[in-house]
Amino acid sequence: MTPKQMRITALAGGVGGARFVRGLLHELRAVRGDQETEVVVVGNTGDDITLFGLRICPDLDTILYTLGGGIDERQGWGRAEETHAVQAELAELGAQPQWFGLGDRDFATHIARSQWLGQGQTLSQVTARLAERWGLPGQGVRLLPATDTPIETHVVLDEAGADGSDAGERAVHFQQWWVQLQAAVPARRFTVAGLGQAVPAPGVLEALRTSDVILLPPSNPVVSIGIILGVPGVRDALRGSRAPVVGVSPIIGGAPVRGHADACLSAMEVEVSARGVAGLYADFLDGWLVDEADTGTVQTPRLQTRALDLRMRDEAGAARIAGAALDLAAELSVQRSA
Ligand code: FO1
Repeated sequence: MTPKQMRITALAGGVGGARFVRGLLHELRAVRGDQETEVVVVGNTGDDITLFGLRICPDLDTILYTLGGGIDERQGWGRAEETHAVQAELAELGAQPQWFGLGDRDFATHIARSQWLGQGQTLSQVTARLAERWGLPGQGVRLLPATDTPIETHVVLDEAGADGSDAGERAVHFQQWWVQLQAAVPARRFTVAGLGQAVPAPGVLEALRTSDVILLPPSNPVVSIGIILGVPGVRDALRGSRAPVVGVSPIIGGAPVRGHADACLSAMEVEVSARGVAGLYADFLDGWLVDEADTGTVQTPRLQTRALDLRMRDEAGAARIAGAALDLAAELSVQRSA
């Protein structure tokens, strides 16, 4: 009787999520010699944007490029060895916008995805084809969009009148806030167009129901993990899962490791801390990794916390953190079966 194949599901956003999953695979395959366990990654699609007539899925692409070895390591997004001839010509043509950096190799991904979507393929089918190109099946990894329903996160900002009076509010696409505005303009709130009608992509609920471990990487809890949790059915599946759910705090000592999670949490009036983020996941979280700087700050009944260095300086660091998450999940499983 071959031992039942283990399955791990991770809900991932962009850079932090992708680096964590790369570390998880290193820990499983290289450190623990486990070539069997399947890793399912449920990717955030709220960042998706249509530019120049092309559908761009930043978080899915960041996971594909990072796991496939094509990522620009310094930026954490986009392709390595990129050129920007197309973007330069678009600028000559006066095509807008120019604030979102798109390289030539990256454009090929968006052209292929847009062609296949235009032929009626679902985002899941398109993502599976892109995953083939990046060798994910050979690593025992399945990348699923959170939903095939087009959704987009928009950010509601204060609209100051010319004389500084409160002229109401306006909404911009998440990418415009994140990239062009550098999240420097305070967000009043986030809205996700299409989320109410969104359906989990094929395999997402099944993965959550059948996994032995569910992991929440240190992705942005509001605009990455939060969006995945907002897809109808996903949060209930996490609440009802028999698998331990273990998360990694994206906040160390009151500040995000990268990105603008602090601006996102403040918009939600959530404390920018490991404790604040744990509170957002309180209805389904079983285990929580916090940085040593935050030891003892999370005193939530039923929630088991462990403190360690949460800086993912390199793949080995990410593997160490992923290993700690797996170890905590194993402890929780033993407690459950006891
Ligand atoms: N982030 C930036 O800060 N500036 C950019 O010009 C930019 C372009 C870009 C293009 C493709 C892509 O997949 C990601 C890109 N990102 C850029 C990152 C992106 O905004 C974030 O990865 C996520 O949307 C938030 O996690």
